[in-house]
Amino acid sequence: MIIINLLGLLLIGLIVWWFWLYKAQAVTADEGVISIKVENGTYEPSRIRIQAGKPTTLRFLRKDASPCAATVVFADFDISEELSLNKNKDVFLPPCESGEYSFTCQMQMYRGTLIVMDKK
Ligand SMILES: [Cu+2]
Repeated sequence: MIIINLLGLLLIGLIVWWFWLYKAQAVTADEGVISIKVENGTYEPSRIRIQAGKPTTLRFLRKDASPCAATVVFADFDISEELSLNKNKDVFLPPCESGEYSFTCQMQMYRGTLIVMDKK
């Protein structure tokens, strides 16, 4: 009985971690270039932290053959880029103000978040 309860708790813990805590991980641009893989319906990493007021390059590598993966849209920046399969594609972001911006596929099913932060 205790074992089953423990397993249940573990499972709940895992679910909590997956949905709430896992999201907290974000990748920071060190050299001003971030590589993002488009695979299995996701952007990996999907949360990207960049510095305000600095241009950033996002290097997309599309591994996903789905037509959904073919276009990446940064609506806030008026940027829409085609990604070809298994090829790096650099997307240049202009220096921007702090805030959260999303990037998506054309139908907004694939989603990623840009977190732009002021320098401390
Ligand atoms: Cu889509």
